[in-house]
Amino acid sequence: MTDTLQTPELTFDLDTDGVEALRAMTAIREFESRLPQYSKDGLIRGSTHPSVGMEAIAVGVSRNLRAADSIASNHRGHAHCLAKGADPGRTLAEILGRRDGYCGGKGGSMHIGVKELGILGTNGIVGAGIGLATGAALAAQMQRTGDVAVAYFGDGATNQGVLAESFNLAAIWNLPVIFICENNHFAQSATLEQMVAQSDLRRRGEAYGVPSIDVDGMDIEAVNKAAASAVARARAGDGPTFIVADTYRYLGHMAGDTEIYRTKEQVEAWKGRDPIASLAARLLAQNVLTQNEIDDISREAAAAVDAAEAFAKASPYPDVADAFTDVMEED
Ligand SMILES: Cc1ncc(C[n+]2csc(CCOP(=O)(O)OP(=O)(O)O)c2C)c(N)n1
Ligand SMILES: [Mg+2]
Repeated sequence: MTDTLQTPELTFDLDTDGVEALRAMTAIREFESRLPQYSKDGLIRGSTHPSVGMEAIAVGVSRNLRAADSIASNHRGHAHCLAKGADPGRTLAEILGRRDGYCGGKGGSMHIGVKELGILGTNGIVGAGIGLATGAALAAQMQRTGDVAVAYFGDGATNQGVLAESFNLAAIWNLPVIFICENNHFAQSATLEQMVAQSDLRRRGEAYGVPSIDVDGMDIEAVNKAAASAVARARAGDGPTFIVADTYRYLGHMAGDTEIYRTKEQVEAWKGRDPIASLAARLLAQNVLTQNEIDDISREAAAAVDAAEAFAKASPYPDVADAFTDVMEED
């Protein structure tokens, strides 16, 4: 995420954008990969949903956003928050239910909201963020701020009625909203084909008059460019865009998932298209980075998540006496 970006990144320079994106994706991968162990260790109460494999989407989109732009996320939303500028320590503290978390540790993984970063919240209700982002876009339009709003949601969420309503309102009112469907081909254990008879999701946006595109969600450059043009359209007052990003989650739906609904071969095949490994290979082949420098980026990411982990674990649990504070907005 950048605060200063005024013009969309329709180009993707490996020397600058490529290296920054590699850093951002590697840091998110390191953060998300540790979650299953925290669950096993009893540090996380309730479910948490890692997005390992899907990093190119959050990073590719956020590179085109500024702090005042809003994002509304879903249950698999840590990467969306981190890419938008959330601090890893405070994010992890929230996931572990600690007082230094963004919501005082009372929200957890699916209630991470950061007003000053435009993060309207991760959200446990499938599809709910779509309406929130559309509302934020309406507010931005009415207040003429020039800000945009992004809704991140999964393929499963496309069957929630709120998407139809939001597409329609965004199209007729020309709202500055970007709908990002992270199509990882599953909703829990159900495949997309089991859920819908028309699996070309892009056509749903088109049906409502929302310009809609497919993008390879494992390719950071492709996501970055698609998001750049969608954000530029929205800022220029040209209305919404629907981006369907093809992707895959490497880990189970949540900790404890037996994953009997898919084969190891399928998982391995998708790992062969890994967004981080393929960008690193490009940077190496183009002599932008050496293998040592790529390894340094991994080491830096591990050190940053070590620090986040130490910060979160050292943070106390909220006080029982505070159970009813922060529940209602006082005026
Ligand atoms: C309204 C609602 N219905 C059902 C659920 C249970 N649920 C949680 S995650 C999930 C699957 C969502 O799939 P998708 O939108 O594709 O996101 P993914 O998990 O694949 O990232 C379901 C059905 C819920 N949380 N909210
Ligand atoms: Mg899905």
